Amino acid sequence: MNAVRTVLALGSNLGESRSTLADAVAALADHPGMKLVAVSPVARTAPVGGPAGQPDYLNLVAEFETTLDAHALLDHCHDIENRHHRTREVRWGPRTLDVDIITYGSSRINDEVLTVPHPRAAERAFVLQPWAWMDPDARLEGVPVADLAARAADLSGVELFEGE
Ligand code: PH2
Ligand code: MG
Ligand code: MG
Repeated sequence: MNAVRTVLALGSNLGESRSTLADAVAALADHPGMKLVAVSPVARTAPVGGPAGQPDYLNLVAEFETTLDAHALLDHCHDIENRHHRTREVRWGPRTLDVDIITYGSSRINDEVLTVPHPRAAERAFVLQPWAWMDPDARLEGVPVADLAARAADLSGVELFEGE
């Protein structure tokens, strides 16, 4: 089967977020159908939506080449989330790990379990800014990701995470 380029977005705002993200990228790549192409720098980001007072997130994006079909890739993402004890309680609430499929080649998918490209990616600086840092020429549905990032309402809440 032909390999497809896919961009995944990872976020965490509970527990040891920095090491959770690093472990998750490694675990995503540790699959015969997955090859890591690039990882973005880590961003510290103000929470968008969800309950008031939740902690800041760490976010990154990673690009893979995959031979998994999109639904098998989604299962793989959920498997990695579950290994980090992700529980699904409050929508947009705090979480140890969230792994979202942003793009899967140039596919458009819209079914009960999966919408690709991710329906909110084009307006979320916590996805777009790390993506533009990783790949300044990246485009989402033909539009430069860096331009989308510059216009996103949450851009002021996104900064490079230098570690602490
Ligand atoms: N994820 C959400 C909702 N809000 N805000 C930030 N800063 N980072 C996230 O990853 C995030 C969010 C739903 O998945
Ligand atoms: Mg998400
Ligand atoms: Mg998710």
